[in-house]
Amino acid sequence: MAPNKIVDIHTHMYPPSYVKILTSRPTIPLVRSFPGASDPRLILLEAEVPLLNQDDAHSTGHLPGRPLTKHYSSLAQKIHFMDTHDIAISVISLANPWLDFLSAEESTGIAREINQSFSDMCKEHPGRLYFFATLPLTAKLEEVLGCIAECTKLPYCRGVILGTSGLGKGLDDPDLLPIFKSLAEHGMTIFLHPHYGLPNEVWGPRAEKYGHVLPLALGFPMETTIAVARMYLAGVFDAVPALRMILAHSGGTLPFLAGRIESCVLHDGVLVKEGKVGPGRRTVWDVLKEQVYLDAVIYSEVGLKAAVDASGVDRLMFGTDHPFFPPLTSDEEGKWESVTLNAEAVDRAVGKGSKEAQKVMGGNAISVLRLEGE
Ligand code: 5CU
Repeated sequence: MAPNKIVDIHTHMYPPSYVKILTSRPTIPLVRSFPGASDPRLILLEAEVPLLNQDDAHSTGHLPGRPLTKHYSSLAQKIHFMDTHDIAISVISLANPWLDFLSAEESTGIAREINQSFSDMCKEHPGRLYFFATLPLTAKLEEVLGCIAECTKLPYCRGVILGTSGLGKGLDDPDLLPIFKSLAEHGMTIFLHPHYGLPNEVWGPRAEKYGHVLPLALGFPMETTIAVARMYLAGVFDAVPALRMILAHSGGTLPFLAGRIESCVLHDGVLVKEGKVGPGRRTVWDVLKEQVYLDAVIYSEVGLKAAVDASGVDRLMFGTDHPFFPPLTSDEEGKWESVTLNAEAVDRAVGKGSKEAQKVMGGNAISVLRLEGE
């Protein structure tokens, strides 16, 4: 088995050049400074827009988004965070919403620049950092495929981070198949991450009083669940059997809902009539065990046990979601509760000090993502 190292596969950064882009934008995603606030604010989510537009709230210190601290862009801070939490290796990725908002003309150049900056950061700490690259999905198909080919030449690149919008129509879009095929052929794992959540109306008229809880705790996981369910129903996993995806937040709610998805498939008159439910069909459970990996960013052993049951203990990988979810009442330079919650959940779900815990905490990531040497 792989050595006993802690590996963080869910850990983000915004390189300074990306922050510069966000700072120049009038609409989300954006970075804005407010009088009296020590850090600028990073405003990403549709759910944060009502407060962004409410000038009178800002004067009372009720600010939208989250503080853009040095944790988001500083490599030294990432390494400090890793050292503080005994993390040997991190697979870093650009955080949401990646390059989704860029025009076709600008996205390829910016993708190249961002991927190079991740590659350079990894080179500064050989063996400690690897990365998931970012694709210019608003550009022409040839440019996206060209970017994948370029990324395969970056020695620390191990795959790509992908949102759920794909080319604008979701991940069941047939036009994405050449991209999925190319990633699969190059052995590039997709790290699937949510950003868009659910429409604001779902959170009701009092949503502002509940902070970020509903969009992050429920919107994000539902978004991932829906995206993968659509891929499954469209036959993407069968069309690209070598496709491998790590799903953020332990697969959203997929481990819990896979049985219900299966039952709905079996009882769907349209699918049955079209002959899509016959013998030989790969079930959602098969896909979860053969083509999907799950991160362990679910903060409780209940969710983690469901993830182990659904995909198997060899397919779970520890993550922190740094720099999101910093401690609010203790020193950010010290241990983060969001990290210890996830590590304790692993201990409780599979046994502290067990071989299984070693796999989830690092062994699986090392072998699946080939994190030894360049
Ligand atoms: O706090 C948040 O909004 C987020 C986010 O946007 N992305 C992420 O990965 N985690 C938390």
